[in-house]
Amino acid sequence: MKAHLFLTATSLVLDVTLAVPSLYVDEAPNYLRPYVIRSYATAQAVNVGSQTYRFMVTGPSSNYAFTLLDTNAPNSNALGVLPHLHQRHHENFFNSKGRYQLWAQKDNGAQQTRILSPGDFGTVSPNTTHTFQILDPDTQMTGTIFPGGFEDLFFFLGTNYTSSTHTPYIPQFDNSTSAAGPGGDLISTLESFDVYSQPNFNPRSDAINGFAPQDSIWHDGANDLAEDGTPYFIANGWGPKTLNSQHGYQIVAPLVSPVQAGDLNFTLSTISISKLPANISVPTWTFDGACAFKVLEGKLSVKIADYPIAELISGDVAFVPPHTTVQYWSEAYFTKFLFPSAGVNGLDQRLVSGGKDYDFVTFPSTWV
Ligand code: KMP
Ligand code: CU
Repeated sequence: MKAHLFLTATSLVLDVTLAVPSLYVDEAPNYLRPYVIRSYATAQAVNVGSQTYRFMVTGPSSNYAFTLLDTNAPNSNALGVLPHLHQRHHENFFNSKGRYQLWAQKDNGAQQTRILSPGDFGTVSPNTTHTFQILDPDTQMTGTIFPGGFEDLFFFLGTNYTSSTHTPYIPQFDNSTSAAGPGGDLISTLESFDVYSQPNFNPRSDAINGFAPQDSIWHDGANDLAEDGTPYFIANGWGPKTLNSQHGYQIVAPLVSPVQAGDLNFTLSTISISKLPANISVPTWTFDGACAFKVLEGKLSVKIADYPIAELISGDVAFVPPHTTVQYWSEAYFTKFLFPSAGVNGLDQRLVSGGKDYDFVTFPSTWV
């Protein structure tokens, strides 16, 4: 940040450069601090086959609270990665655009699969075998992985992505052969990265209308958050919701609650918010755990600590360290963001506590 001081009386011009870093960064910092990273920033991005992985929050940037990444890739007729599980990491798959299919199976439970459309979600807790396939040309998987640090795997496997155009992924004529990640020999050497190959897993190919088994509820009824540790999926708008009316309208849709996170102690939600009403002042929050705001729709204004107000648009991320003041509001009439949070008393939990069960994805048509 530069401050210019003009002393016209003496014709003296001082140019003082203060040692305050900008809130905006081109890559996730290697230490804990507040920051904003724009969508499609290209530093700390790698290609694995035809997939581009970008890391907006990393182990070092969050003090190992979580990793937040986007995977941009074209459709492929191969799996995006061979079946595997993680012993220590809980992986959460949100669809930001396009379509991809996710398969997941815990122990001897049923093997589940879903085709995810934008706004759909699937969660894979530790020791759950999983794999995915990218189905549409313009697809973006948004991953939140607890705890942080899993990105080291991708730095090991990938080649550094560079592009002066910041294109979401590098177009290639033949995506089908290069889509997959490591082959069977390589993936079985990745246990130091918490990747355990599961070569006996056969992804089921009997999905009809985007899901299997056929007794599942998918885009035709309410989805619950499983409480028995099995993988589950929440179609966009079909999960539980809470309306909080304390500071304008906010609809919290929990994707992972404290029960599902267990010992990993985190929550994940989407929050949809109205434009700030004229008579309401924006509360100042502080949380014990790190959290991030990733804009899905609309525009979010965020004020962190003493930094200037940041205006976030689609795909942008604001990272907030623990014990750091933050205010947020929307000047757009409808804004939605994804909210990963370390600990079990973050923003989403507090809004749920101060709200009431609600059956709709839109807020009421009059102020209460
Ligand atoms: C090899 C792997 C993994 C992988 C890609 C590989 C892996 C893994 C993921 C992943 C992708 C998107 C997410 C979260 C995780 O991709 O283990 O949002 O979990 O080439 O071993
Ligand atoms: Cu995985």
